[in-house]
Amino acid sequence: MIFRSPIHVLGVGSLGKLFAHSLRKCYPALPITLLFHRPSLLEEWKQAGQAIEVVRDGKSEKLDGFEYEGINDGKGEIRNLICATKTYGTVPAMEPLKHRLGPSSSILFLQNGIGTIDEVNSQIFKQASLRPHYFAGIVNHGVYQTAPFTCVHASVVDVTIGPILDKGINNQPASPLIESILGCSILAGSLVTSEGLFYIQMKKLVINAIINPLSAIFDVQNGQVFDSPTISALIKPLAAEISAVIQAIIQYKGLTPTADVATLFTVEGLEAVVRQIGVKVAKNSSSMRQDMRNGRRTEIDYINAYIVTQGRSLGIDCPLNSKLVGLVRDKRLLAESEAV
Ligand code: KPL
Repeated sequence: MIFRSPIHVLGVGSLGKLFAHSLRKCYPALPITLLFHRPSLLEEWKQAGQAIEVVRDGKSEKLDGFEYEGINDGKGEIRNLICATKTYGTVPAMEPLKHRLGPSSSILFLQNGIGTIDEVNSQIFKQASLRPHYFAGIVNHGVYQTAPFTCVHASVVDVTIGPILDKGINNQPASPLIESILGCSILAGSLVTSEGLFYIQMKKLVINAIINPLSAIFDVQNGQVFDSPTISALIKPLAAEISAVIQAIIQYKGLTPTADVATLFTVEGLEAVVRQIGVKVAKNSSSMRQDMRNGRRTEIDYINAYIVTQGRSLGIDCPLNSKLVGLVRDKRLLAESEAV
């Protein structure tokens, strides 16, 4: 039997639950600890019978045997951490765990948007030599939550994982965390280089930067972003700003994309990708629209605001992206004041 190193899961939203459940199913003896960052989670966990339920193809499967602790309560080193919190919740959730994480730890970030790792570095692990090894995963599985510890694995797809280029080191040492995830057939993981990961992250960023704010501001399903002449007229000018920023980042990082990758990041390439994905997710409500409708904070700061900030530091103006950031923030403020 292969010895597998214990895994902690921070953030038990739909992705955290899917990963914990899949790993438990693939490795029944693997110690998996759920880290609760809200006191109410403990109560919900008890009500759920201390088990995670996943519904797939209409069949429900409840798995138990997880360990759990509040983020302020645990002790001991954390070797392997899956971080599936919302982008803006990452630093506050990780702060109480920082003394348990170090250079022999690996963290896999599973998040929409980009920029969290810069915040973790500047606010938590300031000294580069003491940082854990960072990986990020782009999850293509479709999963949504129906109760605090129940989720539906609606589309079984895959996850792409790659090391984050940090400390100037490109080749991370093999990580037991990543090996366990790659060996778990349900998650269907594949490993790419940090450069490959960066391109995939940028592609996802473009999709989220166009579909999410437009669907949230106009309060429409994803498909309407492409079907409505008024909304779809904004796709090309947005793609133009984002293409300029991504190309500048590629140049700044000294990357050498293949011809196919370079074509993907042209205005026409980005427009085509967004439209292609738009057809697949036409019937969905974007995560930003759902956040807005449920009065939750959106991830705009890690999507369009990230593009605006990166653009600014590279001398590229992004007025349309800036406008969308302002509109999403204003709409949320309005919803908050109406709720008072
Ligand atoms: O990732 C998404 C999101 O909503 O965050 C898309 C692809 C837009 C699907 O809804």
